[in-house]
Amino acid sequence: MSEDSIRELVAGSLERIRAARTLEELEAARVEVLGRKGALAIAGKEMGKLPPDARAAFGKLLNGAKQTLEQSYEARKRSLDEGALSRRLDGEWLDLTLPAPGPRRGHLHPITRIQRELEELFRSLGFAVLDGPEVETEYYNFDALNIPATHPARDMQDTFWLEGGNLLRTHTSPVQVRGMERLGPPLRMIAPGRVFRNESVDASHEHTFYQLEGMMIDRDVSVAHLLYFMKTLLAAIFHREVTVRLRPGYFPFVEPGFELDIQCLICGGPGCPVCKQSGWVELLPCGLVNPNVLRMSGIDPGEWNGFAFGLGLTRLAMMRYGIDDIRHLQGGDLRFLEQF
Ligand code: FA5
Repeated sequence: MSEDSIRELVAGSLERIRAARTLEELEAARVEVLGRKGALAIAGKEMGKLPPDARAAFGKLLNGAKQTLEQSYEARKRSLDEGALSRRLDGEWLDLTLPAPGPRRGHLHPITRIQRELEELFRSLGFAVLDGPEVETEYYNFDALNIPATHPARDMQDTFWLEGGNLLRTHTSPVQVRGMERLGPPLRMIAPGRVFRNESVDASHEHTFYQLEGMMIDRDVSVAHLLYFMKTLLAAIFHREVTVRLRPGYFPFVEPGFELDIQCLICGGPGCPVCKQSGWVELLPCGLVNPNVLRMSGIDPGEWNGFAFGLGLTRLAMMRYGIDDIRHLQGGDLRFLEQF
């Protein structure tokens, strides 16, 4: 192999190295030129065929060629590495002076919002806000409310019974009893909370829903007091005139008992699935406390009397926000909840 062919090889290889546009292309050029089976290695093998006195000069030439090509390779590699790094820095650049987006803010569930508004209203009227257990005894859920085991009124509320005779409370009324026992008369209390019934779910019935119980015990309490508080409550919730009607209603723990219905605010009266086509929605059963209930909680009905009501908070939320299916409220779909 002549000196000229070595120079040609170097010139061609330098061109090849400089032409590499990516690290992968450069690596391929390195293997072809400087690799174990590359052009320089092949030229090295030629050395053995030369006469001994020519070998030293040829070896020097080859070493020089190798050095030149290695330097050229290193230089090209540095330049490609720098290019890759600056492209990465450009792509991954972060402006650390930008304000952080911060956590996403949630908001209160519509039922919680109504509950809190009512708590505030009743507190301002001198009522205590009480809480009670969701797992109740038969005594507090039924017996102490004048509904003994054999009473047909037990069938009015389909009950989830638990092992051992306890139950999931079917209404917030057991908290009345706990309130009377704990605080005694005179008493003004409300008890918002979750209740459970073993019933089939439809547009206006849930198995798990919210009620707000209210009770006032004092001397000479009449239906006029009851009506005053119920009207104050509805005005605070709806901020507009709502048509109501009172029907006689039967609950063993009140006498007389009433059902306060409001005209359906979803359809405005002509009928829809929420009001079962009747134009009215049952919202607020209430009445004067049955003397038996007072007596069972240690209060003398000769001296004290009172009223009680059990507002359906979930239905109230539907009426206030125009929700036509109760299942939306606890369905957990954020697209629904984000509207409030
Ligand atoms: C009661 O639960 C009585 N404890 C209320 C009461 C308290 C009467 C104090 C007198 C004195 P009722 O079963 O009607 O009553 O339920 C009360 C309210 O809860 C209803 O008016 C209705 O608004 C709501 N409600 C009843 N069942 C359901 C249900 N399945 N889904 C959603 N709301 C319901």
